[in-house]
Amino acid sequence: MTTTETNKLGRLLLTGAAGGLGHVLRRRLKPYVTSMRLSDIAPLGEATEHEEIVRCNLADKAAVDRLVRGCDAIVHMGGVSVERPFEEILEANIKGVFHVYEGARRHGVKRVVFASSNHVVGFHKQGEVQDADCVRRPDTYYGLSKSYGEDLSRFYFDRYGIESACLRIGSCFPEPRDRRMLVTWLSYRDLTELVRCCLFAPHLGHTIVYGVSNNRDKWWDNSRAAHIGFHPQDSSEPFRATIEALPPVDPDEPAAQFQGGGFVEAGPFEAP
Ligand code: NAI
Ligand code: 15L
Repeated sequence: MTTTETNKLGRLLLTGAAGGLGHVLRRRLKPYVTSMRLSDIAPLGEATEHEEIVRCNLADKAAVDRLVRGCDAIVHMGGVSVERPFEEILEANIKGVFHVYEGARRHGVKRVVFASSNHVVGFHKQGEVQDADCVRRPDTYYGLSKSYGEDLSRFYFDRYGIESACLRIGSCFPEPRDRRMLVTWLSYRDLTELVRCCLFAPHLGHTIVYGVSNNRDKWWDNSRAAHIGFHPQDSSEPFRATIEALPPVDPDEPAAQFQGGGFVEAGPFEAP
């Protein structure tokens, strides 16, 4: 990984830069990088100082290869972020993550932060605690695509030495929206710190880390990622009273039983 004397990263590629989290990271990662190459399939507005904008479809291998060339590290946020028909997930997420890692291999990028998701483990029961080594139980085609990304990144580490962090992000929004998110919420401040830790950890290797704030109740244990030094500062507690005033959820609903919440009931998209 290239760093300057001021201990900033060189040129960071941020995919999914037009999305919810991309928008946040575009602004908040700026102090840590010399420049940022921002990419998305959607419009990204005007480039400001030390920014470069490249519209790119992650499903287009040649375009992603050009996108990665000249970058020092990658934060890969781009892709379909909810459950969709398999063909859409295949193009944006499965082919997309392969193209990003192939670009990294071809152009010598040695570190990638990959936005995985809690939906890799969505069919574990709420209330149970899982660490990075737990059995994966994806709850959707979407979760499966993230599980594939985790395996792919492991392969690129073992085979080519490209270090990766796979962020099993919980629910990253300005505020938690429901009871489940009191457990799964990740604040924007903690997201930024998590990504920063992954970019600057002296030894990242291949790390799986849950992206979750310091909430009262916990389904995820990050002890296996202690080496990256991520210590979340925020908690969902200030939102508890408002959320608990909402109508209760039927405890027999799958969405109330499994960690993936409503995702475990998404689809199918085709009639039998
Ligand atoms: P988002 O849907 O707001 O942003 C994703 C971006 O990827 C969008 O701007 C979209 O245009 C872009 N994109 C989609 N298909 C593309 C393609 N074929 N080529 C290029 N760009 C494409 O999602 P959000 O919330 O910002 O999430 C960012 C990442 O973090 C996603 O990978 C998502 O799966 C993951 N994540 C987010 C969580 C959250 O709570 N926000 C939780 C768990 C994971
Ligand atoms: C995700 O992976 C999604 O991208 C996001 O939209 C949320 O729904 C989040 O998980 C969640 O589980 O709350």
